[in-house]
Amino acid sequence: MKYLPYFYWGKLVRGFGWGSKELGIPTSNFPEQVVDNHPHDLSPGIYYGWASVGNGDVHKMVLSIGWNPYYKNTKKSVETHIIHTLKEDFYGEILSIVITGYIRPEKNFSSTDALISAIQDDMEEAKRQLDLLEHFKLKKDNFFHMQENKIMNNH
Ligand code: ADP
Ligand code: RBF
Ligand code: MG
Repeated sequence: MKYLPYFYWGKLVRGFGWGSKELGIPTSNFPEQVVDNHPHDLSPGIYYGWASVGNGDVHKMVLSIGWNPYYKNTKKSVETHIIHTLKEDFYGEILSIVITGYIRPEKNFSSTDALISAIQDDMEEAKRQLDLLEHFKLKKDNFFHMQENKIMNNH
């Protein structure tokens, strides 16, 4: 797909409080200004790639870009679910992501269970794809080691 891989980073903020965590799928949200400025060139939809919190390890992730039709959201959001168990919340930290592939458009669902089940399928697909060399190699990208520059540019 055009524009991929896509490199993206920003300080995390609180989301809409829909209790994604209770559903077992916490998603970290980028602030509105970051979402408004980027990524216009990527169509709304569900993507996968790599993510790192602060200077931390790089993990597989799934990403939702758009208006969450199931919640009839009026604001665009960019939400990342890291496919790894993290011990603590990391609001306020910098999240760096590399989006390497596209899965599907955003959809509406008849129930929350159907939404969760679709997200679980997305995670399985992401895990498979990210093991392929074409996507795996981005895990080692220097982008994930440029934390100091990012903090300086963020002020
Ligand atoms: P919100 O409505 O504020 O987005 P969520 O229920 O989606 O609330 O929880 C998001 C928060 O959960 C993140 O900002 C982060 O601090 C924490 N979190 C813990 N584990 C993960 C994970 N694996 N992926 C994403 N966020 C996680
Ligand atoms: N929201 C939707 O309304 N439609 C979707 O198709 C959809 N797909 C998602 C796929 C992934 C991988 C993730 C992480 C989120 C998705 N969401 C979708 C967003 C979801 O509604 C949001 O994270 C809620 O907060 C989950 O309770
Ligand atoms: Mg969230």
